[in-house]
Amino acid sequence: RVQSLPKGFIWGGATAAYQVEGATKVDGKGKTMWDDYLQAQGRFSPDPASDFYHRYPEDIALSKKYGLNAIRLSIAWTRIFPKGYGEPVQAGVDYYHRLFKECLDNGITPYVSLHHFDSPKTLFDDGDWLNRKNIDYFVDYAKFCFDEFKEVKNWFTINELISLAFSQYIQGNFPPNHHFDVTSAIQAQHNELLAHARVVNLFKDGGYDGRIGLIHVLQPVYPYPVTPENQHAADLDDAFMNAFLLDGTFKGEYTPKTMKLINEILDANDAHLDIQLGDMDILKKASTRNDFFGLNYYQPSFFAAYDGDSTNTFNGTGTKGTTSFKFKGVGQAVKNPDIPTTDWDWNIDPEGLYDILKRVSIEYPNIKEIFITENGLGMKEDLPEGVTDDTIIDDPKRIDFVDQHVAALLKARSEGVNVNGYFIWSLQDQFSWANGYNKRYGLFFVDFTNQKRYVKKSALWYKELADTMPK
Ligand code: BGP
Repeated sequence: RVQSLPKGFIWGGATAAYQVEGATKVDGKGKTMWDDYLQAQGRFSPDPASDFYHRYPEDIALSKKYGLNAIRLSIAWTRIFPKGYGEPVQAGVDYYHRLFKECLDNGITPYVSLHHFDSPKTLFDDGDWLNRKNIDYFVDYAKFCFDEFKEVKNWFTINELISLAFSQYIQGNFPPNHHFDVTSAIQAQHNELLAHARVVNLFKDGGYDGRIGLIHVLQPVYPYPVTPENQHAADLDDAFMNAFLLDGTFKGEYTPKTMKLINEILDANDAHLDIQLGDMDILKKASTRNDFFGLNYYQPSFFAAYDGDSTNTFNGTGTKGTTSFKFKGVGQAVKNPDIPTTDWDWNIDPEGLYDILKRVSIEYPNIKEIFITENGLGMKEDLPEGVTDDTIIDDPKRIDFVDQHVAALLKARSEGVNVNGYFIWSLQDQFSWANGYNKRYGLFFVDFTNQKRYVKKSALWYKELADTMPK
């Protein structure tokens, strides 16, 4: 390893409330869109997850010990407002105060998202982001949090707007499990942007002390092989997955180039987008007010032209080669034989991170500062025979993955991209929405049978790199 971290670099680990906390039925917490769905599906339970609700001091102590200076957390909307609105639950409020205090007392800065895939069940049943009333409730909840949690100085509104829209309405692996419901997917994107923008405007108009932004997962789309037709398919997919949201966030308008591509997709699918009077003014106003941009990066996709109907299969088990994706009027995902993949068919390509960092910094000058808010490798991992408390789990593939991606980040930075932080997904092993417990990402191994934590070699490596940072 030749790299070292710059002074003041944010070097963190990421979590999300529903994926780590467990304790889904305690202290008055309301149901999210996942509880009944997961129970009916019967594959895996969100309890106890990593039991972070009770064990957060242990995980924060580990974070400190292994050189982290920041942590991504999310507030579970339903711990505070069980139905998404109404009277706040004091036990939920108290929990987050305790959690933030524990972070701050240990020199770990909390970066807090208001929404990470866990819409309240009551609002979900009423249309979730497709219902504009949901936006009002989200704004109220955000205001409550800004007024209450003054100790938090770094906020993200929504995590991965596209993953909700895409997984709920296109890919069908998040409730309500629609497939290729293009109208809902594009409308959800627009409405989520609106929710984000309203909260940013509220934060800035209210003069709150701190910084605010949002998180997009970006998936650069490359034609494969390179032909004009495949390039067009890649452009269409890029507009749907990346450009529409980036434009809406950082330009406050959907550019003619993006809209031409989006309209081509909508036409091919008899779909439509409803933009109401005043919406674009709200987006415009917020577009220069984001203090930072959280960029999640896992993989690029490779696209080819495709003529037929939409169809897809989702690899939710880690059985290599079981993913397929063909989107009418867009294109089909193809395998690039030069790019290695994980058991979940995710492409491993650090170049993609470099490319996307360069692109956003050039195309979106309103972006002031970037953090990589998620990046990491999901793998099946087991405890070795004869494990003891001091056993260190060997995960060379993860070290290699993170090393290469941090190198790509530092290269982009050396060329002027203002990227000042990296949060590994994930801090500790967690519950994965559509994959359960066998897809592990953590720096710390969690034995889900007894909640014991074990250090992985990647954590030692993380600490080594942290120590290169000038004091
Ligand atoms: C991101 C989410 C995370 C996390 C991660 C890994 O999309 O923000 O919540 O789950 O991806 O995804 P998965 O768990 O599907 O492997």
